[in-house]
Amino acid sequence: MSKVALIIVDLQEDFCPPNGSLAVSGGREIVPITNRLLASPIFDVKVATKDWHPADHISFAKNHPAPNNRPFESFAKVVNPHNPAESYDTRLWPVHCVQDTPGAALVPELDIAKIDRVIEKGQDKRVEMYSAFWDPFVNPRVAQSELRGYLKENEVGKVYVVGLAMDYCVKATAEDAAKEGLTTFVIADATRAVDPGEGWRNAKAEMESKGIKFVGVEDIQM
Ligand code: VGL
Ligand code: ZN
Repeated sequence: MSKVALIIVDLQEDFCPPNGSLAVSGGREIVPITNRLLASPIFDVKVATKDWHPADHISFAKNHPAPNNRPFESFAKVVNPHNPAESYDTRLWPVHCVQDTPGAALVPELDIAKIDRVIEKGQDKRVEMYSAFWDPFVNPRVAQSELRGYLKENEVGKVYVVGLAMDYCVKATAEDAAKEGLTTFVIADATRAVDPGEGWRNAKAEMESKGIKFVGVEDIQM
């Protein structure tokens, strides 16, 4: 299990200015660095993930009744459809990354030809799925992607995570990678947060407490 993977999280139009419905400030700025990483021989496997929601997804504020339907501000309770004892509150968002819409496309400046595999996530309308591995329920899980199987097949033991958004899908994906026993790095300058400043600092501290290491792109021998 010694191979190294680059995981590019949700570098999609809807998460990027100027037109994304859930644009992360500076999101498009990480594309040149990401393309440099994609060109590097140090990664044996290069994966991109896509947030890939049905139009009736639970994370869209507009799918909830007023007054708890304000994007960015409202939260909804998500109950495990297989186990009503398990639930969590989830932040609601503008409609974003609806399957087969232009907003769900990977940004066209990305060197897509160098990506070995694209993994879609967030298709189950009943649950939020920030992580590219699984939904947050554990008893039992409701949804999972093909990421874990793909990394195992390719004998990956170490992952570098980049992309959007640092405080949501990058964080959840890196945390699940670490939980799966993978040595996990986040390349700080190749990610941006929904809530920069405090959101970034809190997310970084939480990830570091789970054994995830932050590096700069200059730390990587390309
Ligand atoms: C994300 C909010 C909602 C992300 C996805 O990719 O970080 N954030 N869906
Ligand atoms: Zn989403």
